[in-house]
Amino acid sequence: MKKGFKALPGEYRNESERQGSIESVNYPVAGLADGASEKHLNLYLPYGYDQADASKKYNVFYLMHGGGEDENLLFGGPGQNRELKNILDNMIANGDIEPLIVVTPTFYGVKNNLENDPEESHVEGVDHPLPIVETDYFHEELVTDLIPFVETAYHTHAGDGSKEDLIASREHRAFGGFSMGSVTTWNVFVNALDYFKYFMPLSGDSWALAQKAEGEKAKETAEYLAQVARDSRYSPEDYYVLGATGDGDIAYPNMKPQMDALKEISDVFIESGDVSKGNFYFIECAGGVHNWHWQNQFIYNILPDFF
Ligand code: FER
Repeated sequence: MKKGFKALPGEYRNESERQGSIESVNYPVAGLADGASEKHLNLYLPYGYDQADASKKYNVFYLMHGGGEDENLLFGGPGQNRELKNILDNMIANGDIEPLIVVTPTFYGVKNNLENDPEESHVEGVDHPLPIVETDYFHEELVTDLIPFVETAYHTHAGDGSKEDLIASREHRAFGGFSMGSVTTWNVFVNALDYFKYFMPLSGDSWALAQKAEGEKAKETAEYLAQVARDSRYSPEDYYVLGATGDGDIAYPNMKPQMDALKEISDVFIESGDVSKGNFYFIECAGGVHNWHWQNQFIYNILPDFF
């Protein structure tokens, strides 16, 4: 059964009576290529979040922007009520989802120096073209710097932020993104399945084998992604890949054949619009195009199926 698209109720774009808050945070990152010692992100704390109450712990959704965008696009900063913030406030107020923390970092400003270190390949066992995009490296910072910082600064399930505690709490963690953020999401699936149970690729294919959007490598890429899952310690009920795009989206011709190929590999990706029966679906939204007006609605559709 395919997962259908549900348009966002218009009132979800209005400010809610129960508003969460946005925090603007600098966090330390070791070994940045530009010599900086910190990066910047925004995060959403839900209505009712109380830093003084450590007894309530929250799931965390990491959400990545697209190419040319940055970490301020979605939430702006403290005091702002941009569209996604209002949608989250309303979804939580209406009981569509449990209160959660949403983190919007950036893949720009990487650890590796792309200029001076162009030949390093990050995909083991693959005859890999040169890494040419920042998104290739983000997962490393994510796991070693970003998650431990965020999830010990706020009330999450991540314990002391050690690798063991992060792995033990993977069911409380999701990663999604739009366009190059979706490319990042697939990288996180390949490189950090130990840390995440839920994945939300939006309007972007996996560049694991191609280093560019390339619908022709769909079958090989799907087989590669499936093998990552098979080689892991996890079974299909331990990971969920719930994606979406519009049929008018520029990424549709790249993403559609990959998603079609993935659902053929049914020992790994079990397609169902009902997440109690499968771990994979792909919403194809009639008329959707490559912008956040549509991606925010995909988030509205998919987030209730996480956690
Ligand atoms: C895609 C994945 C990512 C895609 C485009 C992108 C056209 C990103 C492009 C950019 O940010 O320039 O499948 O299809």
